Amino acid sequence: MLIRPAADIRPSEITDHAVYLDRRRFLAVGAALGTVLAAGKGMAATSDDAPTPFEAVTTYNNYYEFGTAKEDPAVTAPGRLKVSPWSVTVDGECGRPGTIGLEDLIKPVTQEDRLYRLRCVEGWSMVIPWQGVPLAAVLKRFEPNSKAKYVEFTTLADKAQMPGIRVAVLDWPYVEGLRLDEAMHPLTLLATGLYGQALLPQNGAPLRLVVPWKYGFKSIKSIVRIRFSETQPLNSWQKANRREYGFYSNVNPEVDHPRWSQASERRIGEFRRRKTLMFNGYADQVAGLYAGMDLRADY
Ligand SMILES: Nc1nc2c(c(=O)[nH]1)N[C@H]1C(S)=C(S)[C@@H](COP(=O)(O)O)O[C@H]1N2
Ligand SMILES: [Mo]
Repeated sequence: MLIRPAADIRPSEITDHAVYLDRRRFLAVGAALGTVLAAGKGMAATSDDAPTPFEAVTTYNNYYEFGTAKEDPAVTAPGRLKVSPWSVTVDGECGRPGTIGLEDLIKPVTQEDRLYRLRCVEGWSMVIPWQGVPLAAVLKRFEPNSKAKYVEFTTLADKAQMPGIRVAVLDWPYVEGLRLDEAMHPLTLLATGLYGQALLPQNGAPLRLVVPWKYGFKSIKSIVRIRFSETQPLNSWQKANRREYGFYSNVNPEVDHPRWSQASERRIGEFRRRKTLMFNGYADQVAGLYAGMDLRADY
């Protein structure tokens, strides 16, 4: 991945983009949401997890299908990515495979608010107020069978909509995977919105994964397929560089990336570096998933 220090992000850069929205309004919404969410149950938020401003969340993005520079997706994706109608194919090791419209996939499950830290493997982080549904509730309806040990997710790959896929940075489509128990974990979210409005294309509209204890690249965007499998999926970044990227990709300050340290991070909007927390600060909830595993070998 291209490394660009988070300090690079300047207000001028943020506000220059086409998706510029009234700054004060969103800062106000952000502050209000942050208070409500942090006070909510089970949010695992700490007092200094102030939500990253809306315009930073929606203009500083990694979505390589729309270009590799942080500012590309906010410029390129809106107006190009057709988010409606949208359907998702669920197949593989399950009793009820099929292709289902987004509405029908999401509607039966109660929407939830989750304020999560997002830690990119490049060494920057954000705090994002998501809306979505627990992935577990969605997956259960397709009745995964006893062979279903993993879940594989695939992003749309359409040259007509995604200029970035003409460049072979990755082997498209973008693919990610989770172990079934990780997919079923209550923190794992299928997000449809952030800051109380529908996801913008650059954030992975209309449906993206959010796995807050793993590096950001596991949180795959614009999902069109979910497949239950018996064998461990080969995710795109692992396929691109097995030495640098593993399957698990849990946030771990003790295991450095071959090209840079993972011990600290810069929160977008701040200048100091913060210490990176084990499992991105969600160890109490998720460490049990990896009991007995060597997290240096399974990075
Ligand atoms: N399909 C797809 N999903 C993706 C990516 C991508 O390039 N393509 N980038 C990942 C990376 S590296 C990160 S850090 C997060 C960024 O999410 P955000 O732009 O909404 O903050 O999306 C992840 N999901
Ligand atoms: Mo990332």
